[in-house]
Order: sequence, then structure tokens, then C-alpha cells
Amino acid sequence: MKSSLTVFLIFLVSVWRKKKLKWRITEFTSQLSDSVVRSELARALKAWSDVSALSFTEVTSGEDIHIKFVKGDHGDGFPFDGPGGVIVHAFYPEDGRTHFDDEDIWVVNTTGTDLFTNAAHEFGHALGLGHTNVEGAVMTPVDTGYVPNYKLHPADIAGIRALYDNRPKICRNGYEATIRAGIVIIPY
Ligand SMILES: [Ca+2]
Ligand SMILES: [Zn+2]
Ligand SMILES: [Zn+2]
Repeated sequence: MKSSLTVFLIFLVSVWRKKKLKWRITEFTSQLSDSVVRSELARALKAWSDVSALSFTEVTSGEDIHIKFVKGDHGDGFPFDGPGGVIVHAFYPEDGRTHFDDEDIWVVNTTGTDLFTNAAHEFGHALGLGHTNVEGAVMTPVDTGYVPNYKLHPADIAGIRALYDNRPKICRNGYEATIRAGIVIIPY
């Protein structure tokens, strides 16, 4: 019997009705090479497919997750705000559009606005996850910044498995996460 139990939450917003998802980048940034952008975004998607029944395939048409780097007003009603402020946004399933503000400074594997960690967070939204109050999770609302060899937190894994997997929801101390009214409850 544990003497204390802390409960953390991760919110579920909506879900794709399929598990094989297609992604495409249509507008790149001049700040990084296309191949680096492609590999970092593929790595961010793989973080989610590694722990769930999802799979991701890059395509040249018919994409589910449409990715682009854009500036200012880009036609979706949510104009970017120039340097600082909002750096990226995504639309929940079954929309999946994921947009990066090309007036922010994107970096890879160094301190700053790290492409991988921000992409992993935003793809979490594009896959249907809301935010969590678990410190260290990729779905925390605060940008965690660059973390070497970043791995998803058990809370992130519990959330994505709640949407796309039947395996037991991972959590610490042998407790199993439960799902109620769109919230994954993760005992620690
Ligand atoms: Ca911005
Ligand atoms: Zn947008
Ligand atoms: Zn967010």
C-alpha cells in the first residue's frame, strides 16, 4: 500500500479513425536544410509510433498531417506573430495541419527553439492529445527546450496509447492509468 498517491492528467481531445497516417512537408525553412528538417520531423513522429499502434509514411500527395513553415498570415485564421511568442501550432484530428513560424529561429540538437521537441509536442496535438500537468512530459504546455536523447514521458505514452493502442497504459509503481471523460488519469 502506497502512503501517498499523486494523480497526473493528460487530456484527450479527438482521434484519427485510422492508425496508418501519411505526412508531407510542403513548405520548408531556409534556416535548416530540407534533409535535416525531414529527418527531425520523421524522428518526432517516430517517437509516437514507437510507443503506439500508429505508423507514419511520408507521401507527396494525400497527406493526413500537412506540415509547413510559414510567416505571418498564412490563410488559416491563426496568423503567426513574428519573432518570439507563438512558434508553432497544429490542428487536432482529423485535421492534422502543423505549422511552424518561420520568423522564429529553429535549431537542431542545441539550446534554443529545438525543432524535434517542439515538433513532438505539436504532433501530439495533431494526433489528438491535449496538455498534461506532468513535469518532463513532452505534452506539458511549457517548451522543455533541447534535451539530449529525449524520450517520451510515461504520461505521454499513456495518452497516446489511450487513443491508439490496447496495450496497458504505462505508469510508474505498477498502477494502471485509467481513462474517464477524455482524460487519462495517471497515478504515480
Ligand atoms: Ca512567433
Ligand atoms: Zn497555421
Ligand atoms: Zn501545446
